Parts: sequence; C-alpha cells; structure tokens
Amino acid sequence: MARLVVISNRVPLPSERGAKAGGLAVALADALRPGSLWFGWSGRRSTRGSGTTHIQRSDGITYATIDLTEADYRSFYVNFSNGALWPLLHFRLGLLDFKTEDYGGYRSVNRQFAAALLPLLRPDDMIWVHDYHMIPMAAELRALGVTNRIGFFLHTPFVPPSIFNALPRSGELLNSLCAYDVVGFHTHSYRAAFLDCVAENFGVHPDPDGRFNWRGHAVRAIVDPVGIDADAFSEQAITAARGSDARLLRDSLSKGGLAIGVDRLDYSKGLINRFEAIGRFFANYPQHRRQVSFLQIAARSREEQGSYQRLRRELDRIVGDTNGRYSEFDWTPLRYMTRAVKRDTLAGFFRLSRIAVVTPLRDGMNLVAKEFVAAQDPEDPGVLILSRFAGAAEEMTEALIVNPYDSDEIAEAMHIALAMELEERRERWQALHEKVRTSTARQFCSVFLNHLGVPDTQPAKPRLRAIS
Ligand code: GDG
Repeated sequence: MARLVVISNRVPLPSERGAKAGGLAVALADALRPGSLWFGWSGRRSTRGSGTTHIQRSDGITYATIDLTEADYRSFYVNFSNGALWPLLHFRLGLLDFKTEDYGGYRSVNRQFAAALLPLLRPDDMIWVHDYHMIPMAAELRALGVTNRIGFFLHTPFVPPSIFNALPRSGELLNSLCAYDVVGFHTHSYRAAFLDCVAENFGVHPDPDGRFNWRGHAVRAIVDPVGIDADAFSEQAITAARGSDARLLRDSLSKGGLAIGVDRLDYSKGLINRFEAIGRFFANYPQHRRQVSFLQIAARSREEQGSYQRLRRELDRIVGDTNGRYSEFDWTPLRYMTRAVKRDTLAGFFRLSRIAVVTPLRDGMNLVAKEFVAAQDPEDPGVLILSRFAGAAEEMTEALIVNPYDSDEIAEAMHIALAMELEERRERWQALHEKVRTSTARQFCSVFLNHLGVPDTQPAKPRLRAIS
C-alpha cells in the first residue's frame, strides 16, 4: 500500500498534545494510518528558518517539521494566510488586507516547504495537502519534478467568483488549485463555487462529477464532509461527565441548567451576534433569568492580528454589559473564558448542557456541532442550535437551524430548545446521531484517499467555452 504523506501548516506534534483547539488536527488525528508521514511548520520562528528538518516519531507516525523566519511567519502566516485568504474564504471582503509582498512571502514559504519535503518523498507516496495556507504546494512540488498523486482538501468554505476574484492574484491561486489531482470540499455548495470560478475564469466546463482538464492535467473536485469519531467522543463524554470538572460545573448551576458555546475566538464564529442573542434571550424571556447559565469557551487564537484583538475587546465589552445588566448576586448569566480546556473536560461539559449554540457567520464544517451530538445522553439529549451558514447545516437538518445574524431568532431558538418535550428532543437527536456516527473522520479520510489512489481512467475532455 502506498505511504500517506500529509502536509499542513501546523503539525500537531506528539510532544505538544493537550488542550489545543483546532478542527484540522481533530479530523486527521482520528484517522492517520501508522507508517504515514506528517509534514509542516514546527510552530517555531528561528533565524535559520527552513534550513533544518526536525523529525519525531510516535505511534508509527513520522512528524517532520521546519521552522520559519520571523519575516516569513509574518508575510506567509499572519498577513497573507490569515489576513487575506481567511477573510476572503469566509465572505468577509471588508477585512481582506492584501499586500503584494505578503503574497510573495506566501509563495516563497510554499516553495521552501516543497524543497524541504522533496528528500523525504518516495516515488509511490500519496500526498495529501491541507488547507488554505498550502494552496501552491502541488505546483511547487511539480516544479521540482514530483509526479506523485497529490490531493488537496480545503477546510474552509469556498466562495463564488464574484467574491473570489476580489483577491488580487486570485487567478494564480486558482491555477495552483488546478495542479492537484483531487480537490476536496466539505459541501456541494463549496464545490459548486470552485467549479464556477474555474468555468468563469478559465472557460473550462467541468462534467457533472466535478472532472475537468486544465492545461493537459485531469482534475477531480469532490465533496467529502469531515466527521469525528463519534463513538470514542461519546465514551469520553460519559467518563468525563462523572469527573471532577463536570461535578464542579454541575454544582454551580441553577435548575434551568446550562447552555454552551465552544469556538476558537474568531470573527467567523459569530460570537458578537451570539452574545447579543444571549442578552435578547434574557430580555425577551425573563423566566429564564436566574435559571439558565450560558458558558462560552472561546480559546484565544491568532492574537497577533488586529481584527482578532478588536474582536476580543468587543466581546469583553458585551460580556460586561450583559452580566452587569442581568446578573444577580448569586447568578451570572454569561460565563466566558478565553483559554482552552482539555478535550475530555469539554466532552463532559457538552453532556451536561441542555443546549449548544453553534452560530458561525460562516464555517467550513464545524466539528463542535458534531461533538455536541455525540456527547449527549440518548435518554435525555440536549438540543443543537445551528447556523445555516455552517457546512454542518447541509447534513444536520434536524438541528434548530437559525440565521446567525438574527439575534432575536437565536434567542427564540434557545427558548424553544429549553421548552422542547423529551420525545421531540429524542427524535431530533436520534436522526442527528445517526448522521454523526456514519459520517466519521475515518470515512472522510478513506473517501478522499480512494479518490486520490485511483486515477480516473477516463478524464473528462476539455470543453472550452465558445468565445463570441
Ligand atoms: C476548521 C474549519 C472545520 C475548541 N475549543 C477547544 C477545543 N476546541 C476544538 C473543538 C473542535 C475543534 O477545536 C474546532 O473545530 P471546528 O470545526 O469547530 O473549527 P476550526 O478550528 O475553525 O476548524 C472548520 C474544521 O477545520 C475541520 O475541517 O470544521 O469549519 O474552520 O474539535 O472541540 N478543544 C479543546 N479545548 C478547547 O478549549 N481541547
């Protein structure tokens, strides 16, 4: 069997495991095969930069990482990946900050990654590249003579041409995506947006299965939703719900119970609108005051970015305002922490919660929605409130689906969820749980790798748009 080589910006090194927030690591950690190689950035900045490759081995997996210089880190990671691509791919053109020199840094780091990986590659390796930081990897590897199958999975949404084309140099990035053999997306709408970009910008019309040829190369765009290991997470939740953290939390609650939100502290997650909704909830439904507490865990992320610093200040303000307005001397409506908690603690907290409020403004998939469902007690399950703009909403239609921009609608959904009869809660949960159990992390990986391992025998003929 061919060896799997995974490439991503950050590598979840065995030496650093613990309370880390991030969906990509969770999705892949559950499904990597022994014998695989995982390659990426060490997370360290050093004056030597990418000159030395650091190797660690654990549980049969080899982790190979390189450092970045401070300048590369700024241009590649902070400025272009997170300051231009992330807002673009989350429909936030107002936050897009493009500078040509940052784009140069992005291309240069991808080139450095390719050069450092080259000596570690074997001729029959299957290469699987992850996420928006690494879009040019296949093109860089091809330029070095690598002929292996190379696939790419995008963990964020993809945007329609009217938004994508706002990014300067977007044509080059689209071209880079077309250097892969397989390009994967969480949902049908993201794949459709990508294919629309290809059709509009390159005049190439893919077949109904997402196949097209570009510059003599066959590309296949697939839909492959990421999942979790629901059974393992459920076990974790059962054990942790009996543990000391869950006991402390349970003892601190009133009889109305707990509502929970868990997200990286990121503007895509809709936290401002959610916190406003919590204020509306206690204003519009005063019967829940003193009864229900909302716990928001929002692990800090990308703190070097101005937009994230501004978000944090705004959230601090709303939390202060809401708690100042509604708190009683023995009850706090909104509990808010910005440090990560351990994964099993989180699982136990989900199991204790009567509702989860998962309301990103845009989200590639959102694993928290799936984890909350997996963690529930089948006899007395909690209710999931889910944004229609999370990729997860394409599958998880039995959640209470809300518009994350509408604070009153979120507040109303919280009220409906808390009042929901046991029978309806069970019906909704059973349907959701069936989906979460069958669309697993392992399946996500095997679907992708099956496409990557089996080249299409009949690549689509190029269908050029007639130019009038
Ligand atoms: C990207 C895409 C896509 C959160 N706080 C803590 C913690 N977490 C864990 C959650 C979950 C993961 O981090 C977050 O995953 P999400 O999917 O919700 O979001 P992103 O990090 O933005 O992930 C996303 C994903 O990639 C996979 O493709 O779904 O759309 O944006 O597992 O539980 N974990 C711990 N402590 C915390 O405080 N231990």
